[in-house]
Amino acid sequence: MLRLLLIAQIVCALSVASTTPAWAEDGYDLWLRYRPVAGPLLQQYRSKTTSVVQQSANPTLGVAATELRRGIAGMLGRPPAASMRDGGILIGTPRSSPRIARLNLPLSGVGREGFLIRSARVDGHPVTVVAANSDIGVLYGSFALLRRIQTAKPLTSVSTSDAPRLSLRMLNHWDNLDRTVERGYAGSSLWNWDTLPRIEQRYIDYARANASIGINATVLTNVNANAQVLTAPYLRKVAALADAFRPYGIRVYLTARFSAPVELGGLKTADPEDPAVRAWWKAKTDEIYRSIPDFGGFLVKANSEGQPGPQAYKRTHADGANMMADALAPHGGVVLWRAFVYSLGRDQDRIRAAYDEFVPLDGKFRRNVIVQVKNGPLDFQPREPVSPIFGTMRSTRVALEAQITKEYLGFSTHLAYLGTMWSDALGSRTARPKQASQVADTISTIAGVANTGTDRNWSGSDFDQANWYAFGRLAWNPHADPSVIAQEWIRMTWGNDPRLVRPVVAMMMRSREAVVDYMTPLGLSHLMGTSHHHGPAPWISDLSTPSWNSAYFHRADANGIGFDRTASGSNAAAQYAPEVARGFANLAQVPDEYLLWFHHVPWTHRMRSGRPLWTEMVEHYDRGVAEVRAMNAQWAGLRPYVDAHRHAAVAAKLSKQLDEAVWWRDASIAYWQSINKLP
Ligand code: BDP
Repeated sequence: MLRLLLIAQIVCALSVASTTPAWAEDGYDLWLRYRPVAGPLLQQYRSKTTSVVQQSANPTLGVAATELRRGIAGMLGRPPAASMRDGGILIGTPRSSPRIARLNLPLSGVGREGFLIRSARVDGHPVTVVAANSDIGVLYGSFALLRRIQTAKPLTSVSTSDAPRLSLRMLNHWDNLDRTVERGYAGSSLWNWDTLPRIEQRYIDYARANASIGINATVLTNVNANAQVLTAPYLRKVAALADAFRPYGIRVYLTARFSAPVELGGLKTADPEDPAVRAWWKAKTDEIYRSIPDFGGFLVKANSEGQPGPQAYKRTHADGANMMADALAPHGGVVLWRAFVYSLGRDQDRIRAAYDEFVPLDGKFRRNVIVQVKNGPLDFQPREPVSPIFGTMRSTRVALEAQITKEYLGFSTHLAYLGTMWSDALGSRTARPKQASQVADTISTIAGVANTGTDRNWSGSDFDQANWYAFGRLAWNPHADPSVIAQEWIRMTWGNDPRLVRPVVAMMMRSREAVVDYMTPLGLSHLMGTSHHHGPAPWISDLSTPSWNSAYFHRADANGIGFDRTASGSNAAAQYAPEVARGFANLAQVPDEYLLWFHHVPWTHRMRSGRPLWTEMVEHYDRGVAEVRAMNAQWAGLRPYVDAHRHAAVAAKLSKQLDEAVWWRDASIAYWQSINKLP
């Protein structure tokens, strides 16, 4: 009797599993939770996933099949068989699977990394086929199929295909060899250099998460580089990571310190035109490829914020990049050369610097050089117009660099969904005429500064996982709708209950604007605390590098505020294509959100709303705070639909965010008032 009662209790507990998990949710599983599915689709899913069949021993197909089995077992409570049953899943390429070859699927349109998912009949069985031209395409398709189940979409009459729009979709880890992470807010570096080459489960789970969103490249080390990573003992460890990531389609890259020939090679110079220096890089590159045959290449920060570079030898960025490119070219590797530079004249507008220095070099870079440009011309601010370099360097391959880790947006404390921000940048108009008029159409590569670390939930906060996810999904399709991405992520990460999904999408979609409102409204920028970049400090004006001062950017005085970047000022607006430039430089046309970015205006300036600027500024600060207060209330109301652990963790962060939003508002308004003396 007692046993019966116990069984009844267990059954009861399982049947409510979709809302009250029987296990602790600690965020480790990210969006690959694979928790039991309930509801009307359960029977259909079960009948269509009785088996997972792959006809090849290839490692990538192996991990695809394993992932499908794991997902199906978790979600549907029953592991699928490995041989064809009624209603199974068949995965592979025409080359690896004679059954798929016989289907003659229209695979030509999906390219090297795309896939096709189709309901079909194979040997008399109704099956769902995941097919691609390459093994990695099959893995991407397998994750897409799992996503269908995770987001409660039917598995009947499926006919869908997808392919990535950008060929290189990379994470940049700003991880140091001592395991600190520059601008990391999620614990220590994932890479345990002491225990590598031993492979930890976490590395595999990292690769699974990335493959599930299509990321195919990872730079392991900080752009402020340490040459030691290029030494043999470290390269052995790097090779082990490359081996672990390979089945998931992820190639490993390293940052290359420009002065490495001096530091490691004992040379007197790192001059890119010096034959001994060129020979050193060639030999070093050959050495890397001997242990990592698919090594991706180097990411380089040169002549920027104290990093060594070719200008020390009176050479250009192109000279430096091309030297490394020549060493990598025989192996098919690339150089990602960053355009984050601002060491020109003292009086120069900092945001002009990258364009002024790089655009004249257009056409001078080798084909295997990609110039990597931050999304905005300044530095990962809560809001910036897009960099004018996009669409301008038409003879150069250009990458967009985004920052997933929230250096300037409240670290991992503040809830800010960045899908909206990147989507705005990717959809911005550029100098290119006609069809290719959006940033997304001018880039070949997208790089995101990672927000991962050893914290159990990977990203420091549960909601920051959404930014990793959204980055990958936008890298796959830069034209994707960020609200659709948010919805997918919520369903996979939190659950499919519409009472949860709808309000959380709305909250996420407004969240970044709230940060802009309480930190840097109406085109203000770079007002954060010196060096750590957390909290308000618009009063900073005593740092020796002019453009590290807040006052340099806001230029507030008794009469007005804002940076004049029109022809009467720095004329940075003229770096954009004429029709875009006109919209920014003309006070009557400039969007409110960029007003103080491009114009210095009186505090009494009449806004579109008819109100004076000062009144409207205060309103923005208030609105930002009100939004965070609303997020707190909304989240509190979602308690019935979220597991207790994660609900409490998010609630604690939101409450701290409210304190900090109030701090930002009050400190900012008090400071502006000390200058403008307005009520
Ligand atoms: C700045 C960061 C600094 C980075 C630099 C970069 O504060 O830590 O090294 O960007 O991108 O925003 O190189």
